[in-house]
Amino acid sequence: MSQDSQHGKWCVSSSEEDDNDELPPSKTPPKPPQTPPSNHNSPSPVIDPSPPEVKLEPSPPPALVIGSEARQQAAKNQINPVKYESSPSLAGKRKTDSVDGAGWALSDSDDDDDLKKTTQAAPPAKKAPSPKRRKVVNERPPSPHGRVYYIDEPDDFFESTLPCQDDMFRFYLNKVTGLDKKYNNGALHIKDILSPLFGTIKESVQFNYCFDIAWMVQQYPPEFRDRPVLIVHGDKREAKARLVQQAQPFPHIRFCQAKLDIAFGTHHTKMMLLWYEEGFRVIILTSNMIRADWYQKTQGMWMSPLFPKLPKGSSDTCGESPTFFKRDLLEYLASYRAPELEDWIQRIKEHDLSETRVYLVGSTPGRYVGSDMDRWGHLRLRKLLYEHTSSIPGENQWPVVGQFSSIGSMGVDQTKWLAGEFQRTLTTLGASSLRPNTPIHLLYPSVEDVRTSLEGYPAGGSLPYSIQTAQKQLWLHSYFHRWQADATGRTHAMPHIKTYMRASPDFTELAWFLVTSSNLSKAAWGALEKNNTQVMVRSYELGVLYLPSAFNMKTFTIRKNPFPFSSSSSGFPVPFDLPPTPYAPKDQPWIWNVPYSQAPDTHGNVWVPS
Ligand code: K8G
Repeated sequence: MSQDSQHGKWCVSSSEEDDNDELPPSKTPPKPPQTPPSNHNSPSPVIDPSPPEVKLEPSPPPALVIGSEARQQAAKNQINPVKYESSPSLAGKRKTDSVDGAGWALSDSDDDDDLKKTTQAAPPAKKAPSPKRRKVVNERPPSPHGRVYYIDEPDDFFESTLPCQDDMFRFYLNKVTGLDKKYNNGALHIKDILSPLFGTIKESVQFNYCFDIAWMVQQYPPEFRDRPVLIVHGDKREAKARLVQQAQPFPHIRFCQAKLDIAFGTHHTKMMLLWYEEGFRVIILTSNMIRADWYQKTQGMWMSPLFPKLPKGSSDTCGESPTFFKRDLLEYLASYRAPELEDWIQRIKEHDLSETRVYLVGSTPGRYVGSDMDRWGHLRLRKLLYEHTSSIPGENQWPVVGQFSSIGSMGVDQTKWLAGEFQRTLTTLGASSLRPNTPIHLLYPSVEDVRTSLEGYPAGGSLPYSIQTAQKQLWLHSYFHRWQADATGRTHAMPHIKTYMRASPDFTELAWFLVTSSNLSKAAWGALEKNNTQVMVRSYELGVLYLPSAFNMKTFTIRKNPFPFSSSSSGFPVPFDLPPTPYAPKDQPWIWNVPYSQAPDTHGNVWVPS
C-alpha cells in the first residue's frame, strides 16, 4: 500500500500483501539487468508511453522528461538506430545469455516468486533522457526514421472538417500519418477535436496517463491557448515534480493528482471535458497527450454531442440520458474526491446530456463489497450486459473479441481470472446466458506485426508486455490473433486502442461494442477476492459501451466498408478486420524487453533493449 494516503480505501483488505504477485501490464522495464532496486514501498514504476523525445518549438526550457525506460530505449533506437546490416556488432551489445526474441523459447517453469523479484528490481519510471534527446527540431511529430528522414503530414492533415452530423455512433479513429488520404477520411487529429469548429473553448480538463505539456498546449487553437486547463494525472513524487515543472511556462495550467492508494494502480483514464461558450462536450479516448500517440498508431475515441446548457433553475437531475450517462459521469468524477473537480461537477449538472446513447464503463481504485461491487470494472460491464441485452439464439456460438495493447499477469492458468470471472462477464447476454464453448478471440500484435509496422520496432515501446509476465502464462498465447486492419488502412498502425465486443459467428453483427482505456489486466478490470464477496480494482480506466437497445436495435450490423469512417451510413465501424486471424505456429506475441535482431524493421533497424 502506498504510504501517501489512506484515501480511497473503500474497505480494508487483508489481501494486499498476498496480491503483489500481479504485475500490471507494462510495469516491467525493458532493462532488467541494469535496474536498481526500487523503494519497496513505492508502487512499481509505471511505464511512460513517451515518444522519441524531439521537442517542439517553443518548448518550455528546461525541457522535461517524459519517458519510461523502454520508451526511452525506443527513442534511443530511433535517434541512434541499430541497423540490421551492422548486426554483427550486436553480439557485444546483447546479453550473452539472451536468445533473440523472435525465437524465444518461453519456459513454463517460472514460479510467481520471479515476478516479485522483477517487481522489486524495477527502476524508477520517467528518468531523464540524455540531453541529445531534447534537441529541438521543429513542429512535427518525432520521426521513427530519425531526424533526417521524415514522413510529412500531408498539407491538409491538420485541416479540420466537422464529421458528419448524422453520425449516430460518434466513434472515431485518429488520423494516421503516412496513410492513403482516403483512410484518414472521417478520422480526427487532436487539433480537430480542439478546433473552433466544435465549440469556443472557455476551459477544459485533460485526464490522461502521459503528458507532453508543451506539445499539448500547441494542439489548442491559438485563440484558446491561454484558457484554463486542468490536468488530471496519477503521477507521484519525482514524476509529479517533473510534470509540474513542464507546466512552468504555462500559468493557465493547473493540476489534480488522482489518488492511487493501491499498489500498481495507474491513472489510465483518457478523457477531455470541454466547456464552451456554446455548451459542453466530453471526449473519451485511448491516446496519451504525447505526439507519438497521435502519429502512426491506431487510437479510438467517442465524442459526445454538444451538450446545451440547461435553463437556469433546472434541477440537478435534469438533462439525464436514457443510458444514465450524466449520473454515471458525475459518479465517476466524484470518485476522485478531488476539490479541483468540484466546479466541473457543478458545470456538468447544469448541462443537458440527454442525447447520449452510450453507457459509461469506468474503473476507479478500491475494494468494493455489497452493492458497490458492480459500480466499476468488469462487474459494471456485466451488470449493463445483464440488464440491457437479451439472449440470442445460438449465442454460445457468438465469439467474444478482446483487443488491447498491453497484458497483465493473469495467473498460472485460465481458470484463475480470464476464463473464470472475466469471460463470465464478456459472455453475459441478458438474464439467461448460455455460456459453454463461447469462443474468445484476443487480438494483440505479433512480433511480425510490429516489425512491419509504420513505426517499426519502436512501435513496441507502446506494447509493454514483458517477458517476465509472458513466460508465466504461455497458456494465454493460444487465444492470440494478429492485428489486421486492411479495411481501415491501419494494419501497419499498431493499436493503442482497446476494444471488446460480442460478434455473430459470421462476424456480420454485434451484440455490443466497448472502446476503453482498459487493457487485458486485473488491475484495469478488477478481480474478485474473498470468496467473490469483494472486487479489487487498482487503476482508473474509462470507456463507453454501445448497446443496440440504446439505438432501438436488436443487434448492430457490422459495416463492411467503413469509409468514411465516421459516417454511420450503415452499421457499426469496427476498426479492424473480422474474422480475426489466429497466430500461426511461427507467430509470437510482441514482448517489449527482449531483442529482435533476426530481421530488420521497416526502417532497417533491429530491436535491442539493453
Ligand atoms: C497508457 C497503454 C498503457 C499500458 C500501460 C500503462 C499505461 C498505458 N501503464 O494503454 O498501452 O501505466 O502501466 O498508455 O495509458
